[in-house]
Amino acid sequence: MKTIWKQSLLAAMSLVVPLSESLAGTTDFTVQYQNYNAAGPNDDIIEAGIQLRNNTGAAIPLSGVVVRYWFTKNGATPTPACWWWNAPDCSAISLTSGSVSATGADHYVEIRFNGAAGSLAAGATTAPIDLGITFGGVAVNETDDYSYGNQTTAANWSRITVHDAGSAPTGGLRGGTPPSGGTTPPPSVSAEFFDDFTYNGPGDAAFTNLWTVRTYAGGPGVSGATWSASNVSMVSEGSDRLMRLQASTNGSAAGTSHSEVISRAQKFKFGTYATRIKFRDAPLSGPRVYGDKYVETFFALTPYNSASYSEQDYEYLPNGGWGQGNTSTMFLTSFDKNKAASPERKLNYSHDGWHTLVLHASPSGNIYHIDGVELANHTSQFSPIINQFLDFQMWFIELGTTNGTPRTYFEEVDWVYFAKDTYLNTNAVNATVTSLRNASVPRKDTVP
Ligand SMILES: [Ca+2]
Ligand SMILES: [Ca+2]
Ligand SMILES: [Ca+2]
Repeated sequence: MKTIWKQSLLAAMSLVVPLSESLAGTTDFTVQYQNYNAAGPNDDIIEAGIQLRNNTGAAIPLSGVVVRYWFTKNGATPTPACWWWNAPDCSAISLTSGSVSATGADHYVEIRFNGAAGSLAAGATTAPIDLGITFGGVAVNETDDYSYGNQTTAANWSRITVHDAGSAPTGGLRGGTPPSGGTTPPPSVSAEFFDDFTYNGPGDAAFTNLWTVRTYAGGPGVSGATWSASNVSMVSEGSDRLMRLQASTNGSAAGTSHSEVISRAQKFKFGTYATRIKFRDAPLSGPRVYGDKYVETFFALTPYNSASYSEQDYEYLPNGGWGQGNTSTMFLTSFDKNKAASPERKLNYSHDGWHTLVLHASPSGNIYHIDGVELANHTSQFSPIINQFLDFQMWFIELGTTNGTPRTYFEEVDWVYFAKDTYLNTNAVNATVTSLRNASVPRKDTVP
């Protein structure tokens, strides 16, 4: 494993330079590649050293492009994130994966860059990015992989490709040659729900037509707390409008307020549920009190008293709780009609920042993705039986009662999307949202 990428990759980059014109072209980038594991073409790891050269005459922000490595998984299960990138110094990139049907590839891993990666100057080349893909101890054949090569020094390699961020698997080409044979196009969506939360405020009629802000008392959470409409607001981030949910406390139940925004319609059953959401570890104001165990959440559910109850939860606990001490933890949980919970799936690390959540709720079960990575799969016992609501909440499980200083925690939602009876991967969801925005559609509801 090479670990030098971070400092040298960043050193190769200039500051972000705004583009004055579109530079998109199919030869904007050349990928250089060497096989760090050339001696092991039939073991349980792919390890590719990947460099990008900017062939254009202007700096290009790396956050606008992605790199795709194409391979056949030979029946094994690839770990789509290269685990050693999870080290704290690897914050400039993230990895996701997707399925395709192409010559030499039934899968790809996508390398994404965030704003911290900066721009690649005209004519410049990044240091090697060390892409690893592991197969859980199962030996696979790498020589049948489209992107495979056995060179041990960096050389130009067209079979690892560069694309516009958010593009379809072989779309938005910026460098290299994708595999042929046709990748599977995203399924066509017959009915969809979308809200970009572009409202002036939660009093907008267009908002209240689609959503209800809770004000009645009761569970879940701290008994005696209120559910306050004033905890819901609309804010700006750059040119984006976001819906913000807050929860506040002064350590006493009477001084505690929660928030909930639930869809007016109960009409969401099988299909793709997605949202882009910013979980926050730090408070909006006041001290971070670890005795405050609280939940930032996006979920779908039926009325709690329904005989055909179901619920699918993304529940993020920044200060821990539910047996996790003070460790930031994401719980991915489904509930069946008897309110029995799915096997526990918890991710014991911070989710502070923006994430794209994509849930596939189908007759065969519920599959949870975060940023394109499948992280939980619950069986058909937990499939929805009847139509459900969409829901966002902020609520306290328990309070740090010894601290009386007021504090407010929050989460923010960029958009929410649902595709009825169709199952879109994260790239397809992002592409759909991008096309809706490009068509100036702030919200849409064709779900019957
Ligand atoms: Ca290998
Ligand atoms: Ca293979
Ligand atoms: Ca938005």
